[in-house]
Amino acid sequence: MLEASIPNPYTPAPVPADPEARGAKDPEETMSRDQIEALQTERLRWSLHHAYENVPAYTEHFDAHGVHPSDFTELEDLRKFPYTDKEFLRRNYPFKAFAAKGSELRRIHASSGTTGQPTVVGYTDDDLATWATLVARCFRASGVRPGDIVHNAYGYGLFTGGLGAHYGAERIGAAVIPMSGGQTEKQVQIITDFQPTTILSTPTYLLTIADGFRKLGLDPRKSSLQRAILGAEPWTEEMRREIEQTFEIDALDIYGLSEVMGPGVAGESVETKDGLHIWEDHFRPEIIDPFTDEVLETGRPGELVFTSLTKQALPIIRYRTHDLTRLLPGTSHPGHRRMGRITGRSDDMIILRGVNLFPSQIEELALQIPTLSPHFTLEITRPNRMDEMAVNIERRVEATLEAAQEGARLLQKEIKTKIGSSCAINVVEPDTLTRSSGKLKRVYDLRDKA
Ligand code: DLL
Repeated sequence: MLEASIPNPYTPAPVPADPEARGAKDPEETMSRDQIEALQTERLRWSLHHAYENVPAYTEHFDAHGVHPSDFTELEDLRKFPYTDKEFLRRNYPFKAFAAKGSELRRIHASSGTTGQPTVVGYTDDDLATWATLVARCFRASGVRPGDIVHNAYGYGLFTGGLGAHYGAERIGAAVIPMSGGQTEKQVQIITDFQPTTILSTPTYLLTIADGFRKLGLDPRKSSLQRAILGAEPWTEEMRREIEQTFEIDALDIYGLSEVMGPGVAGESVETKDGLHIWEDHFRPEIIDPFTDEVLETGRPGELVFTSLTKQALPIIRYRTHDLTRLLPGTSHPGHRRMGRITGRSDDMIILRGVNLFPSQIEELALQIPTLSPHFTLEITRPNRMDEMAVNIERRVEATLEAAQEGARLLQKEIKTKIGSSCAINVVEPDTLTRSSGKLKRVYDLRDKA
């Protein structure tokens, strides 16, 4: 099964029978940097051979670049191998990038694919075991323990969020409420009745759940929740503060993408709250300059690229995520490097009259103004052959319209001085902008339609 010319050095650890034992750290979590790099070298050698020998698309791709897995002897050699991207997976739609065939394949997920074909990803039994282990590792770092009740508001279905988080919560010995996204009133009722300690959701949907509490006359600070583990869309430190104050909880970040696994590629520790540790015993990250493709040193900002070290069904080699961040040394897990918050995606960047900006920059500024809510959208138009941006933002329920308009003038000034863009700000009434129970769409680019 899934043979390569060199033996696979990795098998997932069995699940401990005693649920209490599932709260203990994995041995790889406490490894030193040297130990992690030795493990990466050994596992990378296998992963490159596995991809090349079991996926014809990789054979062709490596051959076309004149490189062979035997050219890899040390970590630096990874740079010799070509990048892959969403296009590579789309060309091989649906299963041609899979190494696993027939009964080896146990699960298939797909990304929503707002543009073009969806990307399809697959898992073997071992892949699913590893995925659950790594999600459990993120949850443990974020403070979840056996016996906790975890309310899972990530969407179940083809999206990796729901099922990925679900099995991670079970793996750590928690009890999962498989709520999925949507039905906000019911979410509030279930949280009130079942008393979960932990909620899993996108950051913006958690704000909608907070509004759901208030609509029912309930105070979100009085809920049983102690922590929220939030991801699937970019969010800022200001949003963390907003959510922590709204619920009086800890808000922690979790990162991942379907092509690389799903949620759980990296997670944040509650003791340090200083970015996400990437589980480098399973993924080798690189940061590259998105324009020149050059590999950058630790600390420099650029595009995140991942190579899988242990994945069987869908090996992923130097996959360009388009996510922009930087790598930092490990803290709570010194052998594993951290990634900073995702500041945006290279394909989400708005270029407004030559100025580059990301929605997260607007979020950061808007949340510093007490009369404005975190609910906003950006609308880009081109009325007279000139790009224009409007920020539509809800006033806070407790703020008067006049006070919110005063706040809007301040926001406009802040955007001009801190980002360098002129824009219009439209203050709208609370609860009028569209909410999403999954990934939020903030940017409406109407330029083609103008
Ligand atoms: O969003 C997996 C996931 C589910 C992660 C639940 C965390 C929690 P995809 O649908 O393939 O997978 O989307 C992946 O979402 O490339 C980022 O652009 C974005 N993303 C995911 N987590 C974060 C995060 C899931 N913590 C894409 N911060 C990624 C910022 C994130 N962006």
